[in-house]
Formats: sequence, structure tokens, C-alpha cells
Amino acid sequence: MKKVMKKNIKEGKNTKNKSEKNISELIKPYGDTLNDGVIQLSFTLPIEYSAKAKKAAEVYVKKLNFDEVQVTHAHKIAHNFTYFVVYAKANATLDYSTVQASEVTTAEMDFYQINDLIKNKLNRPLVVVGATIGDDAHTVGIDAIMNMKGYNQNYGLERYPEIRAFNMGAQVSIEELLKKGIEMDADAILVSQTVTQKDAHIRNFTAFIELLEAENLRKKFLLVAGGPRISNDLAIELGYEAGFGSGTLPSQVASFLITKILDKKGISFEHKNTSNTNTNTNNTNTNTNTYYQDGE
Ligand code: B12
Repeated sequence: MKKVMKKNIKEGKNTKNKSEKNISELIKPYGDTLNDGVIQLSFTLPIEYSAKAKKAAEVYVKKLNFDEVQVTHAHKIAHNFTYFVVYAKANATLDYSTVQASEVTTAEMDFYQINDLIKNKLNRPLVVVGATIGDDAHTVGIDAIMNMKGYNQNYGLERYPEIRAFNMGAQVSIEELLKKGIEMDADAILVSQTVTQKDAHIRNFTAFIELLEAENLRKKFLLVAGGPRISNDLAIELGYEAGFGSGTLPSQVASFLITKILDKKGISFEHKNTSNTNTNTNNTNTNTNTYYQDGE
């Protein structure tokens, strides 16, 4: 069978066959035709823009074992620095069936369902504190999740009447964050990291876990990590309960928080899963309860 699949890949045929799923699923990048292996690369070389610089970019990509290299864009970005966009063909194939990754699996609810669940099952506001820790100055990610206006037409946690959300902003020390979490008797602490240079995010995330452990408070809070290069796997490995990456919507985070908190308290509940997609559910009140419509 593998031989046939390899042949199909060579010929550019789609090897995906439902009956063969989970056996072996060989994939290659798609550019113009299926399985052609075409990849777009972008990078900067520390050389002045010139014909020689473009050639250097081509030679370099060939050295990376790509074929049919085309430098499609070259642009001077500073004295002695040139930025390139290159198309090239990759030869490697990947058996997709061997790839493993975890993601947050709690069912996604909309704004109304989440508020109703907190109100009717938790019977008190859900308290959330969040910050970008360490030297990291990037606030946009944590703001997208916590601030009133939210992200991608999806309200932020501050907008939820049943959530008490406190966003501390960026460059917050782990000591300050913990202090605030204790002061507010938070159910959950949200930690954001954008800068990953020299693994700064790993060090900062880990330092917070170590602080909580030293204070014997590791189990007190539901800990959630997030940022553009954060995966659920990485967050769990570092001691957080979940990790959210690029494109996360506040309602996905709020769904996770209330589901986990009710689970931990042993409170059972049922809800209709309205959406697992990134569509805006905020303005679609499928709920007959008009309680939250005021001020929208
Ligand atoms: C805007 C920006 C800045 C602004 C930040 C302004 C601000 N108030 O935040 C300024 C100009 C200050 C800045 C500074 C720097 N930046 Co900057 N910046 C960016 C930029 C262009 C956009 C980031 C952004 O706002 N994204 C939009 C938000 C909505 O997306 P997001 O962060 O991914 O957030 C989403 C998810 O990740 C998730 N999420 C995020 N956090 C959390 C937390 C939780 C709990 C949850 C659940 C979810 C979650 O939800 C969000 C919504 O979906 C990126 C490049 C890029 N295009 O991404 C570079 C970038 C992040 N910056 C970069 C760098 C290097 C820097 C500097 C170090 C540059 C320098 N040498 O000075 C400094 C950092 C200084 C410091 N001390 O931190 C690099 C990071 C590289 C790396 N791997 O570390 C990037 C990738 C640029 C690059 N290509 O080099 N930057």
C-alpha cells in the first residue's frame, strides 16, 4: 500500500482515501497542484540588496535541500539587510497519521450560554485575573481575551456580566500577579507570553508555577497560558491546565473556564454546543432569555 501511496504522491494524486484513514496518510505541501511540495519561505540576510544578494538567497535555499528555487521578492529593509520571499519545492513527505497534538476539548458555548451557566450553576460571579508576565510588553493578546471589546467580533471577558475580569496589562511581575489573584480570590489566572526569544516564555511560565508551588497555592487557581506560540501540549507540560494559541476567541476561553471549574466542583450541567468554529455567536441570541440584551 505504501508503494501505491508514494506513487500517487509522485504523480500528484490525492492519497486521502476514507477507508485508508488512520493507516497511513502521506502529505506534502500544496502550492499549485496537489502534492507539488511548493513552500513559500521568507527570511532576511545581513547583506546589501543587489543581484548578488538575490543569487545568495537562491543558493542558500538550495543548500536547505529545496528544488526549483525562485526568489520572487527581494527588498532592502535596512542598510546591509535584505528581505526575501522565495518559492521552492520540498521533497519530504509526512505521514500525517503519525502526528500527535492535543487541543482544548471542552465544548464551546456562546456568550449567553456561558453567562447562564455561571449564574445558574456556579451561583456567583466567575473571577478571572490575567496578565502578560516578565519583561514581555505585548498587551494585545491578553487584551483581546479580557478587554470589553474582545476580539474578532467576540466579546472579551470584561463584557460578561457573570465574570469579574481584571486585566493587569503587561510587564507584570509574577509576585504582583499572584498577589492580585489572592486579593480577588480568583478562580482562574490567565498568563500571556508573546516573546519567545531565548525561551523567555518558558522561563517566565515556569517561574510562575514555581512561585505557586513555593506558596503552596498551585491547586488554588485554574491556570491558563496563552500566546501566539503557545500550544496546549506545551502549556500542560509546563504545569498549566490548558494553552491557547493564535486566533483564540474569548468565548473559547470562557467556555473552558466555566466547564473546568464546574467539573472540579463536581457540579453537573448540560448545554447545547452551538459552535466549534470561530464564527461570532455574540450577536445571535439563540436563548429566549433576554436578560443580557440590555446595552448591547
Ligand atoms: C504589536 C507588536 C509589538 C508592540 C506591542 C504593543 C502592545 N501594546 O502589545 C511593540 C511595538 C511594543 C512590540 C515590541 C516588541 N516586539 Co513585538 N510585535 C508586535 C506584533 C506586530 C503584533 C503582536 C500582536 O499584537 N498580535 C495580535 C494579537 C491579537 O495576537 P496574539 O498576541 O497572538 O494573541 C492571540 C492569541 O495568541 C491568544 N492569546 C495571547 N495571549 C493569551 C493569553 C491567554 C491566557 C489566552 C487564553 C490566550 C492568549 O489570544 C489572542 C487573540 O486570539 C508582532 C508580529 C506579529 N505580526 O504577530 C511582533 C512580535 C511579537 N514582536 C516581536 C519582538 C521581537 C518585539 C521586541 C522584542 C522588539 C525589540 N527588539 O524591541 C519588542 C518587545 C519588547 C518587550 N519588552 O516585550 C517578535 C517576537 C519574536 C519572538 N519569537 O519572540 C514579533 C513576532 C515580531 C517579529 N516577527 O520579530 N511589539
